[in-house]
Parts: sequence; C-alpha cells; structure tokens
Amino acid sequence: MSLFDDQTNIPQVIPVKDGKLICFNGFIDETASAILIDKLRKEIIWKQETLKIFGRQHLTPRLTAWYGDAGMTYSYSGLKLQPAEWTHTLQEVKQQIEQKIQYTFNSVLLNWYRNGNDSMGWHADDEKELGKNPVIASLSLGQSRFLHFRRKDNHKDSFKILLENGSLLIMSETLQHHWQHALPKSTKPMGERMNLTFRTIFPEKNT
Ligand SMILES: O=C(O)CCC(=O)C(=O)O
Repeated sequence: MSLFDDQTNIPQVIPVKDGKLICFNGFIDETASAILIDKLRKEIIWKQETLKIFGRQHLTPRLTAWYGDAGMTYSYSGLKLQPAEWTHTLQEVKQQIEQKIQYTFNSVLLNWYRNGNDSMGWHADDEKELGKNPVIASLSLGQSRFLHFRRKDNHKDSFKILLENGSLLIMSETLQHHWQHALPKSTKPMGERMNLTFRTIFPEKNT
C-alpha cells in the first residue's frame, strides 16, 4: 500500500509580496507520517555537521542528510555536500510530490529536529546551483513548528506559518530573492520533527 493513498487536500495560498507560498495541509495523514518518520530514522545516514560561522566552529543544532542524483553537489554555510544514493522510501515520496505539483526534483535535504532545542537559523535558499527562482517542496513530519519569514531588506516585515504534521509547503517564484526563513528554538516541550526539502540542483551553475 502506498503511503499516499488519500490525497484529497486542497492547496492553501499564503499571501506574500514577491514570491509564492502554497501549503497542502494533510498531504500525508498521521499514520503515514509516523510510518515515514520511523523508516527515515532507520534508513537515512544522519549527520551533525560542523559549520564555520564568523570564524568559529559550531555543530548544527539538528541532524541533516543530503540525498540525490549522482553529481548533485550542494554547497551552503561553508559545507560541500555530496549526495547519498536515493533510498526507495525517498524516491516514493519524491514521486508523489512531483505528481502533485507537476515539477521534477533531483535532490533532497533532510532535517531532523530532535526536540524544541533544535533549530535552523535565518537564511534564504538562494545558492547559485538552485537556479534563478528555486522551486522547493518542503514536507513536514511530526511535531508542528513555526517557520518564520522576514524580508531581506526590512527584517521588521515578518510573518510566520505553522507547519503541521503531514503538510507540504511549496516555495517558488522570487521568494528566495526577497525573504529569509528560519525555524527557531522553542521553550515549550516539543516532540521530534523531520523535514524534507526537495530541490533541483543545476550542477552547471556550481562552477
Ligand atoms: O525545517 C524547515 O521547515 C525549514 C527547512 C529549511 O529552511 C531548509 O531546509 O532550508
């Protein structure tokens, strides 16, 4: 049986100036999400990378993994990630998302936030190998967490959206030119959350 048998959900357009944000709540249901988390916990080679920020080494406050087609190298925050080979599970998820939004991806960045102490700092997914206007499909599993957005040229212009278990958020058009996003720590007790961001790498832009 597929993890994605019941895809009756309707997209919600999140109003944003400059760029496009669409969310499919309930893209997968709670049972399928729990099965997927369990598979990913076991199958994925999770790492805690070290980032260099202002000359100092920091462990990323979450676990990460990079999977994709051969050659789809991704560089961010001083890291150069070589893709691991697609697992069957990741391929199935990729196919379902591609069918849903009629767009093709060749890689996925996985994030595992083990509890409310794990987080992601402010950034835009604007590396040159993602192309001019990246389309990024972000699947959330487990604990609901807020994703915060702020304009690059005016940090006071900000908003947040709750990413619920099983939701699929699509970021596209000029969003990454104008907005940064972050997933801050939470002081409330939080369960684990996994996030899969499917991306398209253009390796020729990586030179
Ligand atoms: O966990 C999330 O929803 C955010 C992930 C993210 O910002 C990224 O992978 O670039």
